[in-house]
Amino acid sequence: MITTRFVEKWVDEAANLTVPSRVVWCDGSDAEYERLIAEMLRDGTLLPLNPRTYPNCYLHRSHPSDVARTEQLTFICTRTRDDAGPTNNWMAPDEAKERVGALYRRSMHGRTMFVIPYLMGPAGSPMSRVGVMVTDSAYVVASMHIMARVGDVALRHMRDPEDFVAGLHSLGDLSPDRRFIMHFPAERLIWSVGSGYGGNALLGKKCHALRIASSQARQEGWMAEHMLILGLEDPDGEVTYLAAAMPSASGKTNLAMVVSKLPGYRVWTVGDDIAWIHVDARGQLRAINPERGFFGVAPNTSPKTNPNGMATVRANTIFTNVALTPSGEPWWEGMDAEPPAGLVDWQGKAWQPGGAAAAHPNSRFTAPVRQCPSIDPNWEDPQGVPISGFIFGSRRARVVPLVFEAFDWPHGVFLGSAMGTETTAAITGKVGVVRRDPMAMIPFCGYNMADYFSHWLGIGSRLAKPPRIFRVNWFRRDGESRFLWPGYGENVRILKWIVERIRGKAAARETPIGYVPTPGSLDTDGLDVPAARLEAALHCDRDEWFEALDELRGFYEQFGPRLPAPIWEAHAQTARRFRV
Ligand code: GTP
Ligand code: SPV
Ligand code: MN
Repeated sequence: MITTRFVEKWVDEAANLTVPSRVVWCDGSDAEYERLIAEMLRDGTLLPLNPRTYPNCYLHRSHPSDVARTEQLTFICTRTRDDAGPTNNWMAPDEAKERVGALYRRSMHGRTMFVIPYLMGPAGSPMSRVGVMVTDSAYVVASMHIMARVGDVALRHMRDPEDFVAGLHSLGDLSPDRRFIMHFPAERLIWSVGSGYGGNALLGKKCHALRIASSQARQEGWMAEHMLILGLEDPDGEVTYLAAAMPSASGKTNLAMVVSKLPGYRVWTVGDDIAWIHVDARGQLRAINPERGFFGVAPNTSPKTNPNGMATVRANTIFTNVALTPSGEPWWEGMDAEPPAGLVDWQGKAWQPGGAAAAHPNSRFTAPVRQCPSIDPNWEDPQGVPISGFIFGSRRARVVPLVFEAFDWPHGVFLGSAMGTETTAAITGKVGVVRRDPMAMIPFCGYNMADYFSHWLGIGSRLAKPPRIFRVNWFRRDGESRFLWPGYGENVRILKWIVERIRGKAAARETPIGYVPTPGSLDTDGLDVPAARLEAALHCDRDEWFEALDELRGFYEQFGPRLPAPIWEAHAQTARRFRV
């Protein structure tokens, strides 16, 4: 095992605080994974699934009060409150260390502390970054094996002995009253205690690859975004790469691996949740997926909606909080299979037909990216893939059209900053309330969001040809509350329009909010949507937009003079365009 003095010092400090009975350094090997699984099967942390139909797959049931990210318990600990900004919870670093430090004191007593050196990004990529996390959860270690590159590969990647993000994770007593997810961007440090679930506990994901990385990216001139990365191949075999930001549980995994309904078109998957994007020497944006696994939403994943997703999770997958059939298979709502008699719900209780959901709405699968049938041959290219377009998509029952294009880069940054969305089960709290979620980063930006907008604007000026920026909304509804657009495989029609706009081929109508497809420019061949419905999906309503712009003003005002002027200008211009 390779190590450095600084890594050892950090691990010693963590052990002195948490006092585990033993310390195990993880090497990321298959043998280690198998040992962890065997141990968790013995102590009941995992249940085996049917080895014939789901080989090497397991079910984990988390504590019922620990089933989603808890944003109210997530803090950015910058020196001043202003550096974290009005949209983040803030605690002074010293106060955080004192309050939360107390919860770690002897928290691993009688338990094993695992040390996980992990690499985010492909081996050999200058864009990849190293983390070293310690944890007392074997489930977290096994999940990190799937989600990141664990072992020497990480330590070998350090550019200097101190070049790593440190993460201290302990389950504590799993009480939400003693749960904290703390980020110290200046120290490149993460403290998470009291949760064993998802983004709260798999520290490489949201805590490192988004919150700490976004702050690092701003300083170093790159971008860490809550985005999927895909390549759309056209009938000539040409692949155009796009990155799309969408809030939690709002369609990234589905779009990243979508099976095209349009003959001749094909989508290749690079990543489904996070993109690290750099400006190359020629002024071109290039993106890598820092992860090597999917932590995907299970409900509504079906052979119809996401066949590639279904294929991906048929082996070597850990399911969390899904239901269990008597034949030992995972089950969830929207799987397109009748609930079998004898179904057991996510809490291990006999499920009653017509009762509460059998699978938790935020139940998930943890599966290796390499198992996805649509995996892009370049997904681990150390140089990343060239990005030609950005998409911002959110969940809006009203107001926001199916698709439209920004006038230019600053206007696109405005559109991203103006994004609002209905909340989902991925976050503890009320579902379906509209909240502001600029660039789908509201829970993940590790610094003041006004500075984040400035950073986006600044990146644009460094690009030879800035990617075109698009806004999409698969979730607009009609008067009967039905989705106007069928979504899923049909979304490729929208991707096709986007790529044709990038190549200067598709027609569009100029409106006050941007370029909207003309009725003829979307490929509707074989699409089962009446023209009036499509028109309703694309409609831009003046009154609704005035209302939205009003609300947006209130959101922007909280940033005071820190909000960059081009954002205000784009806001004012939109209102002006509606008036003429
Ligand atoms: P995170 O992993 O939380 O970041 O979520 P995500 O953005 O990857 O969302 P995901 O693709 O897992 O989708 C979440 C939910 O949205 C699932 O219930 C999907 O079935 C649903 N969904 C995805 N795409 C569409 C679509 O095109 N139309 C509709 N109506 N629902 C969709
Ligand atoms: C999200 O909430 O955006 C996720 C799931 O991708 S979690 O890893 O739990 O944050
Ligand atoms: Mn996500």
